[in-house]
Amino acid sequence: MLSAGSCGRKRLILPAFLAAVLLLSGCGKGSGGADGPPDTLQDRGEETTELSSSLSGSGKEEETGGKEKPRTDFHMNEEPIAVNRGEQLTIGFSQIGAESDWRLASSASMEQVFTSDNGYNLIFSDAQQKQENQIKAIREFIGQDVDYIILDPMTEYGWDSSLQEARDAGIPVIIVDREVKVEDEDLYAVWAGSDFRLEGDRACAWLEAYLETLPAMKDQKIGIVDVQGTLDASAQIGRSEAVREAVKKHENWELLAVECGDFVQAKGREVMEQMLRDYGSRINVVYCENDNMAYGVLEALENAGMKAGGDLASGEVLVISFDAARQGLEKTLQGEIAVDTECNPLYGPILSRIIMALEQGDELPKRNYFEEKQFSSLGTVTETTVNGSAYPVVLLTEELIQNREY
Ligand code: GYE
Repeated sequence: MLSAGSCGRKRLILPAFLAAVLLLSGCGKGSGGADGPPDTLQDRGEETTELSSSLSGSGKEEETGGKEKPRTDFHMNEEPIAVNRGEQLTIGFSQIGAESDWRLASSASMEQVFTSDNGYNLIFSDAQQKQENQIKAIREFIGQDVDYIILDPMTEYGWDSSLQEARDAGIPVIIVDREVKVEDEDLYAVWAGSDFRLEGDRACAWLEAYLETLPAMKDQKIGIVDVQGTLDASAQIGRSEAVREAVKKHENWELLAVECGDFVQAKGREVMEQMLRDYGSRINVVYCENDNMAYGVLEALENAGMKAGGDLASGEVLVISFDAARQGLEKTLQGEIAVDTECNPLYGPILSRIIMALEQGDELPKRNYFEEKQFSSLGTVTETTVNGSAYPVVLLTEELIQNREY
């Protein structure tokens, strides 16, 4: 069995790769060692700490929800693949399913990167939206004696025993996209994904700024409905929390209904149909927690003879979405989605870099966040502010959509 930090393998340090490893090591030191053979990773902690301190500008500490989180921001799209030139590594990847454009893009990214030409053997397991299948997959990976397990966990809870089994077998686990809440954080080596709360905060900050540009809506009641993603998934938790908190801060915002659409189009439509029956024209804003559900929401609005758009005073319904997948952006360009906050699914390259870093025994930050964009074609809001930080709003163009990777 090959495991993280094993020194028997040939070490490869390409300049670009090294840069990324250093970037990954640039902050969050001391946030917990990786779960490979502890001797290697922990013993080498000092070494990486020194490297980190010389690179302290590459990450930033940011206040989120009153808690300081170590964070590293990097651009996934700009990260080249780390090719493994050592003995082939077997990677067991437990994917949630195929519920959304986002999910399909993330699977494709994994398959493009973890090829035998790149030095990997990918065992891809599709859990078809069932956590029990993911747990089964982890056990199968252990049985197959894989070198690494990558888990995109459907929900945050329920992972302690299967991750403990992986740990007992000496197989490092990398968590990607959604998070796990486990008693012992050392049950996994690294997590890399999006700051879902920040995504939600940015969407709400955009709404606040946009409403300020509509004099006719000043002090008017703003009825909001939240079409949620899969319950207990990190993306749902963070995005739902953000809108709940934003509503508390605005006297005239009212959260009329919160319903789960499971991140899928058909359910998004169903939920919206019900909400329209219950609240009709009291709905001014649909806060929809991913693009696919937004496509369903738009269908429901159209069927009800309502128009999606930013002109609230004349009865249009403003639709907010997340992911910024190509079709979502097309609808944003048409103005049907008012603002689409990016969530980047192209994890393959950065995961390959994380694996190569673990192979070298580098200590990595426990939590790694991706930097993300926000798109709108209603050009009135060009920037939002969240917790004192400014974030640009990208004015969408056809060209941007054409060059979109997913
Ligand atoms: O937003 C949604 C997908 O976990 C970030 O899951 C991911 C979410 C994404 O199905 O489209």
